[in-house]
Amino acid sequence: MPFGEIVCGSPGSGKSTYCYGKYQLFTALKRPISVVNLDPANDSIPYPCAIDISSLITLQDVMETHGLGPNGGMLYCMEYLEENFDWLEERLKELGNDAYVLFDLPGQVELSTNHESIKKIVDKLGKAGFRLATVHLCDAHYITDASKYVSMLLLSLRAMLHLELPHINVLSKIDLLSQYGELDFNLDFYTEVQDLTYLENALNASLPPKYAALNMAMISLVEDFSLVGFETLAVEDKNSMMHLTRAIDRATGYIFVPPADAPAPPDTIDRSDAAPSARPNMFSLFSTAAGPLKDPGGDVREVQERWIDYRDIYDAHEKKMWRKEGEMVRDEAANLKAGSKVRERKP
Ligand SMILES: Nc1nc2c(ncn2[C@@H]2O[C@H](COP(=O)(O)OP(=O)(O)OP(=O)(O)O)[C@@H](O)[C@H]2O)c(=O)[nH]1
Ligand SMILES: [Mg+2]
Repeated sequence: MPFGEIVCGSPGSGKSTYCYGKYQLFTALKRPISVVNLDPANDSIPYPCAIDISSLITLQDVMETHGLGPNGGMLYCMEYLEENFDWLEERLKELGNDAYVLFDLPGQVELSTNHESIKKIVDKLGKAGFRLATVHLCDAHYITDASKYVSMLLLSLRAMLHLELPHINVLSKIDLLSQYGELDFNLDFYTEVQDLTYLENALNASLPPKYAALNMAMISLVEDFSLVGFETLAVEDKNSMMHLTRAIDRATGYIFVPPADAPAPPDTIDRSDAAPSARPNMFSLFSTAAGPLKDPGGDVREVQERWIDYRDIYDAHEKKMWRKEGEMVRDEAANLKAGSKVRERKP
């Protein structure tokens, strides 16, 4: 049964970068992965693309042929893809039954909140046997402003209700958050979305009274649904990517059994001496739904410490560790070379 992710979010929230990061991580873990570009305006795709909508239709062609602007043209492209779903289905079938597919969507938010085409495509993918989750990326810098945070909550809720899939909201680019000054609350306040009435003071301070009241009404709407919460993501950080991967695996029910020669997932106990037949089970336990007991990058307080409170100290420590690792690899290579020269000299 093929699995996959519908990667959506506002323009520039990091969708394509996330797809590329996940491609690199999964390739290293020997997990299957294919990335499908569904953005007809994406002319510099960072990842190796298994299927590219540009071979069906491009935004440029639509704009020229139909005299549409970029936004109307984008909606046309999505409707065209919906009409020609068999084009996509045929190519997806070629990826096989065990495929894990990321669908990189365009950034127009109405595609995942109001417009029907993506919703219908998602439904058709479900009927074709895909087990999907939506991964909705939201730029973390919106949490630095109370009213922007409220609109982000509404957008996330809207996407959840519209696409009707298991849904993971993600605060992306969390590594940049420390640049935007102090947060009004700890990070867990924004990710757990528990008691939003605390935002009242911040909203009153920054908005005219009637808009503050409107924002409070929207907050109570979000709270009534009690659906929205966020994971965090720094795409270049392995722990952050692994934690998000586990959350998505839990949402889709994906269980990965790695090949016997796959490297152990980070932070698992090294059991390379175990019998080969024992390894896949052991690995799959640690790389999927259950995950390791201690999930590095999983606790939002650790994310706050790593990326907001002590980012410089952590960065300096990581740099030191990388340098050490580089020196070890270099020394090992030099020792190997020296050893082979000695062997060559022996009669
Ligand atoms: N620091 C940091 N930068 C990121 C991260 N993710 C993405 N970026 C940067 O954000 C910018 C936009 O990323 P894209 O991946 O193109 O965003 P997108 O959502 O695909 O954009 P559209 O397709 O135009 O909607 C790029 O400059 C990325 O390098 C992250 O986790 N950390
Ligand atoms: Mg993109």
